[in-house]
Amino acid sequence: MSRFEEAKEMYSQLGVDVEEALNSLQKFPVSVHCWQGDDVVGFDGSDSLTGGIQTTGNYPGKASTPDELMDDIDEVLKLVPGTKKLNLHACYAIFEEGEKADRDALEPKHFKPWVDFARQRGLKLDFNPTIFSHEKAQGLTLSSEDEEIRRFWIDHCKACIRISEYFADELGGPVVMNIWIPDGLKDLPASRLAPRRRYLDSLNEIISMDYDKEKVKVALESKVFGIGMESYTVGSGEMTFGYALKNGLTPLMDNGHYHPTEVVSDKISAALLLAGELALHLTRPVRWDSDHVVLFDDETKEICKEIVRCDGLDKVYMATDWFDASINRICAWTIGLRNVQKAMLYALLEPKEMQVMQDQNEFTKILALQENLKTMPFGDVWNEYCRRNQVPNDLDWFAEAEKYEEKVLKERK
Ligand code: RNT
Ligand code: ZN
Repeated sequence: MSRFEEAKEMYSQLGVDVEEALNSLQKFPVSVHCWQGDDVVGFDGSDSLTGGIQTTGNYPGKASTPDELMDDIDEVLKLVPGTKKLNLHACYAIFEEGEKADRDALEPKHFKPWVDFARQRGLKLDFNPTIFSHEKAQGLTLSSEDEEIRRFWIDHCKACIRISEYFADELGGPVVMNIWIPDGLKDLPASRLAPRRRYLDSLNEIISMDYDKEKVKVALESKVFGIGMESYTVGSGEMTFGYALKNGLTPLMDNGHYHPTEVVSDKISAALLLAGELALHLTRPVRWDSDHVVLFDDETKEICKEIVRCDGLDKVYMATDWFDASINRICAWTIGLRNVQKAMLYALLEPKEMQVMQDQNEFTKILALQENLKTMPFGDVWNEYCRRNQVPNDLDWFAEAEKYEEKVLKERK
């Protein structure tokens, strides 16, 4: 018997159907953030990242053209198993020679190369307005007191909804279009209400445009604070979740955007019950919203377990969100994405029986089982998943990434 067959046998003794788990995972899309490849810079002319987020490090080999970024994404796709989507930001618009459009004037045609890229690889797309790294994003944006600035970002979001519809038409939907604003204040506000009221007005105006809600899922991402905006965040948890709930949008939770002992794993069941669906950004907070590479750690597993336990695989839109420039960027992408896949597989291999035990007050048994699960031959099932997806296993992928570094990344200036 192969190691995999043995593992399958052991899991079945716990009532777990390994084949069913592998099939479920295979169908679950994870939306790969394009912005790990170039430190969240994009191609629309900005040269520094603003908005209270930060990429640190200057590991060589950063992608600085669309072709380079596409090559790097291809390499990542080769190293990560499972079904992937590609998550683009508006600042990754690709202009023709001599052409330029400001963010409020972006059009579907500026993303045609991405649609072609995605189509050739069988990927669907997700999208994000880029409401930072821009001269009009030096203070507040969608909550700005300056009507001209607020209008500019409303128009940007509307343009992004049209582009998202185009993605859905070309490649199939739904396209998750996530609005995140960096708006906040460094020091104690005199009015917390006024910016929130303007943010609300802006959102009302954006979603009042005519668009197909089946094709485009407008999501709202919350945050607790940003660098330089430590005292107040306009798009707080209550603000975005409440607005989404009231207006039929999709709440988005980024697990780097909460207080240190507050966990997203505990919020998933409530969000699914109340909103019906939920979008996630998987990241790793280290003391603050530091966007470190996702690990195969307890909270990542717990988030995935909750998705599975809530029967949420077709109700949760999972995306990734980290940016590390201090290590090989392809590896940063790959390690995090493989860990997301691993954590999902781990969650799918939990005995469903356990939920019944809770209602029978069998807490000793649950604790014992949960601990026993940790030393089950999970790695053999994971290796089989990699094999079936024709990607290298844990022992082999790094050598492949090193080759790419030698051959491609080191050649870049
Ligand atoms: C920032 C948010 C947001 C960004 C991306 C680039 O704190 O997490 O999702 O990381 O839009
Ligand atoms: Zn995020």
